[in-house]
Amino acid sequence: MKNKKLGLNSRMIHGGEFENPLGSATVPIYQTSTFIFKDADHGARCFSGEDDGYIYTRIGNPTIHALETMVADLESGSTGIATSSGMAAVNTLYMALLSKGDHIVSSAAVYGPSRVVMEQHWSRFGVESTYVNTANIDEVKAAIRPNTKMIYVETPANPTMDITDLEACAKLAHDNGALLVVDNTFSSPYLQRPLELGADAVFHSMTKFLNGHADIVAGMIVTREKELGKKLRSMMINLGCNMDPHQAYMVLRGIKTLGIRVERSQQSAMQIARFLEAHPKVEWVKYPGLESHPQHELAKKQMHGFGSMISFELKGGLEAGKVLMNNVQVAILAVSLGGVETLIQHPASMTHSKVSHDAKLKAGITDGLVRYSVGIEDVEDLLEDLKQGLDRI
Ligand code: LCS
Repeated sequence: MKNKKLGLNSRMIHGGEFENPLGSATVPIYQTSTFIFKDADHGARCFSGEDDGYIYTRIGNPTIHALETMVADLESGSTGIATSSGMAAVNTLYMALLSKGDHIVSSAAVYGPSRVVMEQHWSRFGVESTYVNTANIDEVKAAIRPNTKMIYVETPANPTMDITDLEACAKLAHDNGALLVVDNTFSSPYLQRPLELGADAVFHSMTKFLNGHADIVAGMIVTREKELGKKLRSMMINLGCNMDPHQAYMVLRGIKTLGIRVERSQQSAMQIARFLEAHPKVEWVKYPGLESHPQHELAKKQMHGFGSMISFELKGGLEAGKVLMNNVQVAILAVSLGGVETLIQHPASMTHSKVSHDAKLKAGITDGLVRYSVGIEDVEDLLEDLKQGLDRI
């Protein structure tokens, strides 16, 4: 790729492949559903693959292609496949890579619907699943069966912030004829690049850090190998969970500031995590940058920064957490994460409410756990906001 030698920040500004006959400084929005063939033979050649001309936006579109090549490059992968949402990426992966009788070993702590759709829906088609604490590699090893085709890891995990050793999981997957799929939403390629650690496919809810402005929903899969990319693209096209060109433009625009947004928010997150850890009303805090995080050393090795997601529990449990959530004035009480605005939410009753109570507890998603996504506001305002909220308990 032409920008491969540039640093990550430069590639986020100048990356993304697109034909540019008019010299546009940014990637134009090709807001079209279909593309005109030069003649009937050209149309036939586009369909047969002899000509790589555009056909129809569900199959491919120049604005979307620019975003796919951009994120594939940032993730050190070969192929990017844009999807309508993060969940569309999850289901494209499940449908393309798992068949009746196959088995998946997954992190127990994952975004609620990623687990619910497997346990309640893919199970109807004969896909078997085991959910374990992937932060403990022995649990992953013990869960592998002869029919295991995929190890699925979210690290840091939503919302427990557990960190899984990706190199160890990749080795385990490959030794057992399975693929390693990683949900990299919490880190973004700025902080973690699982394909460099041996993963086969990585995906994002780009609704979060990559877009970064809480104004669209989008997803992206990136593969290490082209062949796997072809298989996943074909499934995405057949499922019809493609991205829209306008969505692609919005994410391209968001990515330009990914580096400075992540740097700023993780700097604030470190201060906030330390403030919470020292506060007498706080029972525990999980933030990968704290020495008290059980996988702090692994986070230092595997990630290029600790990110801006924090989970914590107050001494008064859920009731105390509710008082805090109802009284913050700068942070917004809302789900989602990874945007410029600070968000606070309660996973047990919100993002993970459809996961069974028992499964939640086993995964470490306690009733009192509060999740906090640090934005780019002045950190003094965020600290003051938390302080006054905690004072009300
Ligand atoms: N993976 C992770 C780690 C997520 O956090 C989410 C959404 C998804 C996948 C699904 O992506 P979507 O389809 O929403 O683009 N996480 C959310 C959350 O924690 N709060 O609201 C949505």
